[in-house]
Amino acid sequence: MNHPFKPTLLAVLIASSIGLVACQPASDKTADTQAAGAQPAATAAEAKTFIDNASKEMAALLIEANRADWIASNFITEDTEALSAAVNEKMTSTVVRLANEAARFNTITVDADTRRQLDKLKLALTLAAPKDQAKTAELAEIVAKLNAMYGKGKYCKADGSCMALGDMSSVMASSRSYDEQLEMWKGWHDTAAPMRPLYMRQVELANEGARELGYADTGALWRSKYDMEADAFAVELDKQWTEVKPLYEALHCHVRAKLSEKYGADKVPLDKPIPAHLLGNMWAQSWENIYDLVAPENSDPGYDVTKLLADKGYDELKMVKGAEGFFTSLGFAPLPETFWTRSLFVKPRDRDVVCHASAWDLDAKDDVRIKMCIQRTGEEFSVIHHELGHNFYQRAYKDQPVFYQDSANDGFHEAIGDTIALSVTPKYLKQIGLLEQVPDESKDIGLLMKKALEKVAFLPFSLLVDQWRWQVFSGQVQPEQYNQAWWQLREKYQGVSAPVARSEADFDPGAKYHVPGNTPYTRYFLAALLQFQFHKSLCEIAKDDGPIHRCSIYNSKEAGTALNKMLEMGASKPWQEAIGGLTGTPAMDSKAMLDYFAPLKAYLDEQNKGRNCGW
Ligand code: X8Z
Ligand code: ZN
Repeated sequence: MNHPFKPTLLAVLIASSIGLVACQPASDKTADTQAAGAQPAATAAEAKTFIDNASKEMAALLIEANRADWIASNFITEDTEALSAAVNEKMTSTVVRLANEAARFNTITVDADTRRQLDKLKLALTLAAPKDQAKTAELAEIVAKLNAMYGKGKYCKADGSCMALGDMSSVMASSRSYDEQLEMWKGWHDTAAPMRPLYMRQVELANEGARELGYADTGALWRSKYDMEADAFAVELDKQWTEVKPLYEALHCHVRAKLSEKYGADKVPLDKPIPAHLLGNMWAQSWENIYDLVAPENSDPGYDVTKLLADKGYDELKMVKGAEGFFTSLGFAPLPETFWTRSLFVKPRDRDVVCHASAWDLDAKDDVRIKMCIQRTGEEFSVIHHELGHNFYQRAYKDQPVFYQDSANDGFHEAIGDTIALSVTPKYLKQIGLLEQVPDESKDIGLLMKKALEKVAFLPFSLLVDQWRWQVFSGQVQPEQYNQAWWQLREKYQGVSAPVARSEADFDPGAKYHVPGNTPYTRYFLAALLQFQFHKSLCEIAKDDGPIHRCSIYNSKEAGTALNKMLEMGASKPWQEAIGGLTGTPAMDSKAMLDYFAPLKAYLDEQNKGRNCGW
């Protein structure tokens, strides 16, 4: 669950709700002054004591909540759902109380560190709950229920046989039948329809909570977490998107042309959005599974990690050990024994679990785990690196005060494992004995194409999920427009369209884990850009001076030390300072990603000559 403080992992993605945040609305200023007159003014020393006590209370509660959520996600039953709701209700009330108490220190002068911890406390929640206890309980129940509903989702055919998401995703990845992919797409998306009334109510309750705490709505609360003005953050996102959009459009144009060749221009018209079920992924969020359809002639690197893993007998455990080996090669200590005994790597046959990959930190000491129904594919090998990035981050900042036990911003948490995975190059695969021969540079366009299908294709999706939620939270999109607004954004940003008519009886956003799971998604857009910045700097530190897409920092203790320095800061300093320490630039910058893909962009532009791009 995404509890207030460990977003990270918590981020891990579950849902936390409840809110904390005691931002003082300007209109309350008078009340404050009056209160200050009525009782002795708060002192800086009291603020410090308050933070100390709040830290202790939160640390204990987080362990309790993590345990309940771990069990609820590993054994989905009515009982585990109720227990998770109960502890989250308790967490929420506590945080709301602490946030309100913290408001006492809003106008006094305290040292910078105490102020930052007070701010972190106020901003920690993902969903704020109203003070009204019944509403807090109702919200906690909805949160737990949505999480369980997603985990239990199945598509059942007329003959009574049912498929879970993992199996359906495998079909989406490998099938080249228009109709079969469509059946999977529709089967899964239809599972989300029953979430709609719950989601609607959750929006109302969370917004009420956010408003009580001084935010315009839950979206405003989410945008306030980036060490800058909320509005400035939204502008910054737009700016970054504008910079990378031409690269996405070039990829879209080329991929659409190839899909049109494959499925016919009646199915894939050359001037319209691409039907969303043909990109090899349930949400069309990353497209590497259709690499075979767009592989550049003569420059296919000629290997496929899924096949290499199978050839060398990698099972789920060996895949995780392999990923751990990268981190230890950088100088990080191996994962603890309990990681191996307590994690979930394989989908259990006999019960429902939340299969969506997540990384957990149960006790802010050493009890880190992942929970993931691993499939033996190259794609999942990357996801394992992604998850371990969370775990190594958690371990690096475990000695920080509880309010700093988090990444510099949530994009950093998502970027670390991906940064490492960028170093899973042919050279590295050869070093660990998976690949016999490193393809020469004539295969670079193929390598870059594969990466772009994964990383560039993802950019608009990673933006639009929260564009939709922000509009929903602000009321700009009303419940009777939920699905229509979703598809407008899918078309606008991604240039993909619903493959069959959808209506407001559907709830397609709910078919994406992070919506019922209440995990903000902008973090992944940030991570998509940050990982190229981190990779570039780490490659320089590792003195790998070949082309950036062939660089691997494997075995570089210097790179490991530099990375660890950023990780161990946790959230103790503004993220600008954290990235500045590693890269020398205190800002996000799309240039690293654009430079990485520059050779591919030239190739795409060449291919797209004479084509009608756009939708
Ligand atoms: O949810 C995840 C991770 C867990 S934080 C598996 N990711 C996003 C997704 O699957 O939609 C990683 C990339 C994007
Ligand atoms: Zn993640």
